[in-house]
Amino acid sequence: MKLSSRQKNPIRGMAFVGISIFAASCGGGSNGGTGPPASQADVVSGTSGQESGAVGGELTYTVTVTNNGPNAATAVVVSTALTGSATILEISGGGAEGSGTVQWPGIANLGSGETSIFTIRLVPNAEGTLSLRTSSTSDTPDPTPGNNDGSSQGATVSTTVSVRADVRTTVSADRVVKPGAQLVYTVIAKNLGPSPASSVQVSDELPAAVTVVDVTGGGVVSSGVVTWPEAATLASGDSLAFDVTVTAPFVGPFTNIVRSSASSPDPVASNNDGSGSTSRATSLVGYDTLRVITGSQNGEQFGWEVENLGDIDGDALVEELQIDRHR
Ligand SMILES: [Ca+2]
Ligand SMILES: [Ca+2]
Repeated sequence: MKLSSRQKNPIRGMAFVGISIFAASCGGGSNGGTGPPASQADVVSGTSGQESGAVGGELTYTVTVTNNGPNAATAVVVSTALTGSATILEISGGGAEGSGTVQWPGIANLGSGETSIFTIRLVPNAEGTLSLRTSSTSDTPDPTPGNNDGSSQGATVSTTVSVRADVRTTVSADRVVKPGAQLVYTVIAKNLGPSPASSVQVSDELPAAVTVVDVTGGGVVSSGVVTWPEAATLASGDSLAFDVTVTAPFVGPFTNIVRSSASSPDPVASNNDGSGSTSRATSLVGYDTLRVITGSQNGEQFGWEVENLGDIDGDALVEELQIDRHR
């Protein structure tokens, strides 16, 4: 059992109450047929949550305690035992975790028909099964101990935890390049999570027409493909970034395609198998031309934003033309 807590303000000073699941059944009121009828309260407790989850992916579990009566239940004590590897993010209602068990605040009086609900938010840390089992006791005799002693089907929720790491690999470059000029491809492989990605390898299928000038990150060029050294682990949210500098051809367009592979399961193949638009960068070869960037309509006027791709002034010149639509 490995369990850690990131609670900022753990409840302090709360006594850890040991649970005996036999207490309720032993207390189940035999009155000997004398005196007034004993109070009874059928407390029902259980856990619900997702049946599957991912390493690093947040899960929320709900603990429910209901008194089905007929009388009020006094001194209700509820606990939830966790099995598996997880980091607890939040425990509601003042519950506190210790030694793998969340002890919920005692309920002095749970009226007939009343329900108390608690939640646990956590992140699984490893593949396997994560189980949460809730049990409860009360000072009031319970005619049906089997539905709250932790033995019922509803007492336990089990989550199958697997690795899922969505790596997204993209390339970007200038849309237009002058003939024979240098062009930089920026390649980024980002793990969108939720799990860490393993053995991530990024490659770049260069356009046949370009000449490689420089590759960062130790990438090796072979047969027009740049392959970078494998990253053993890429944490959720982390990125690998590389640049490839090439000399553009004199005639375009030309397209660069990037891909990545990993040993961890990837639920979204299309954003890193080279098929998606963001995994491709197509550049045009241009010189001293105007290119429409955007067109828009504003009231009675149409507007076009155009870019001067030439080098007359050294830098690209952007102008916006407003033309009366009725002309
Ligand atoms: Ca019961
Ligand atoms: Ca992916």
